[in-house]
Amino acid sequence: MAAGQCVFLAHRRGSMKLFILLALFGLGFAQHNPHTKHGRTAIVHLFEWRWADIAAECERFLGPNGFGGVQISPPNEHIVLNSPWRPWWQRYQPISYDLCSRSGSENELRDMITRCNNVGVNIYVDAIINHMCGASGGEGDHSSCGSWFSAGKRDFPGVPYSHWDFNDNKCRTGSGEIENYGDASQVRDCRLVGLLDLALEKDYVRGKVADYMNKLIDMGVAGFRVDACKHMWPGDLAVVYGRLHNLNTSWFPNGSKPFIYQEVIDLGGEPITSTEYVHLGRVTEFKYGAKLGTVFRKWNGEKLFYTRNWGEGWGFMPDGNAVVFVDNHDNQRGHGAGGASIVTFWDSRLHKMAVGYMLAHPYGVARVMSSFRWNRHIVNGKDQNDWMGPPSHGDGSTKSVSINPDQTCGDGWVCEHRWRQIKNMVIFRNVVNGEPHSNWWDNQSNQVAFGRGNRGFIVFNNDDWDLDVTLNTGMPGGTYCDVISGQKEGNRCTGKQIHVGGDGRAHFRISNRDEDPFVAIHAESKL
Ligand code: QV4
Ligand code: CA
Repeated sequence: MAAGQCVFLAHRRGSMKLFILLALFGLGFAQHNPHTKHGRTAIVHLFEWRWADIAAECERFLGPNGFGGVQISPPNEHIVLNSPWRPWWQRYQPISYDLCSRSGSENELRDMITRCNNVGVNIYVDAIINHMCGASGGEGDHSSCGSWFSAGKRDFPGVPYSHWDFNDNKCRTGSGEIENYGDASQVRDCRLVGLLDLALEKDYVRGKVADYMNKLIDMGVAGFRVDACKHMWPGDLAVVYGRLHNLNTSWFPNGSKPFIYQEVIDLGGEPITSTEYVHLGRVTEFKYGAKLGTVFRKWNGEKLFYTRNWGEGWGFMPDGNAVVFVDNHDNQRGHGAGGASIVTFWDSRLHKMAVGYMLAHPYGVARVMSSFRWNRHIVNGKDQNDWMGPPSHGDGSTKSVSINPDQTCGDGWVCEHRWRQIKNMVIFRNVVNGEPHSNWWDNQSNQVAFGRGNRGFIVFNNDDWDLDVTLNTGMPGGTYCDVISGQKEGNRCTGKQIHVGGDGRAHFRISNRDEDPFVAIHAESKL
């Protein structure tokens, strides 16, 4: 029976059944597939990068090195703040859905999407659809396209939204803000840190949000990271997602649905859980990075060999629903969730090991963080400068990303995704894609190894003594280049070599004092 008919049928039998069917409609639009191309798998979050720089990076680095896609910062018009001066989080305060922002103009956005798609790198947009700017955003044209607005009057002519389009009357708390995360209604209907909360149950608002997302889909994006989903009712999201176009057939197969991954911070203990959203699209699994951080930091008695059943065995959501990451733009600076255990680029040796582990393991769609450096100033455990924006010129405009002769980035851009160990593990994940987790070994402490079928093998030494052991790799005999200490260049290894015998066994020696105390080999690093 065609969808339209079943909706008509339901209509005759009463609206409750209609609602149920509409919810099922949402099921029909479940969008868990990232649509990555040519066997690519990993996403990189190029946080705060300009569109022109992302386009160049797709062509010179991400395409050639097998990255599956880029998560870009919110492209919508946002507030422009002077106090603090141009914080990174002004982009999480929409003023309209016009496509001019700190990262560039609509034309630059369009050009970037085209150029990245043309080299097989997808674009995923950070979509801010729960709210507009903060209640204390004032009024005027301090916005990235110069649109006038009034936060006090809930007036955003650039969309347009008026006070009818906000949840002020639905929220039941005194302050109008979320006061208790134990109350699911206020988490959805009240203001998250004072951000004007949109009435997403209104058809008009749903229409404006869907129009915004559909314009981006028609420009060629492959999907969305949907911000603050915990703060929106799943039923409202189902309707919005149900209105989204299929992907642009210039780059995607006919009938492709936009990839949806929803930011829901669920570390347990709240009434709202990830499970309420997983039927609509994937969900960010924040337990992943928080736990992996405690394991590699060896906190709370955690040991690496406990990760033998890593993934659903640790209580994470089903594999097919998860987007995973070691850190993200919030928790690398103490925002959002994860706490002190989160391993960021500031802890670079541990960061490489944790990201290496994530990229080697089959669980979830993996996202690599690519950051900018800021003048961290921690007082009583809180970074006073957690607001600082990207490397900028005096006028507040974002600096272009400079590439050094050694392929690292300059001007305060960290470019973790360009670090050899991480870039090579992105390739490792592609090479082993689809292969099962296999050949686990551990020393009952912090030395572990595991393979991916007969296509890859990785060994970690996170103990305070040397690892010296012969292991079954499951791989064909031959000489392989370690892709952590170096890589295969032409017909030689620039780092360690691993000799795998005809029986698949190989000897590994990893000093705990090594710059990077882990070794990885795969089918394409074989001499
Ligand atoms: C302040 C007061 C409010 C007051 C308000 C008045 O705290 O009590 O009512 O002023 O306007 C910034 C400031 C914040 C300020 C707010 C509104 O930090 O102090 O409120 O603006 O003016 C990012 C930053 C926030 C920032 C926000 C908007 O992290 O600090 O707030 O952008 O600029 C929860 C959510 C989760 C969320 C996470 C941070 O469940 O969804 O908190 N994560 C996402 C994004 C995150 C972003 C938002 C949501 C909001 O990843 O980057 O917040 O879009 O866990
Ligand atoms: Ca809301």
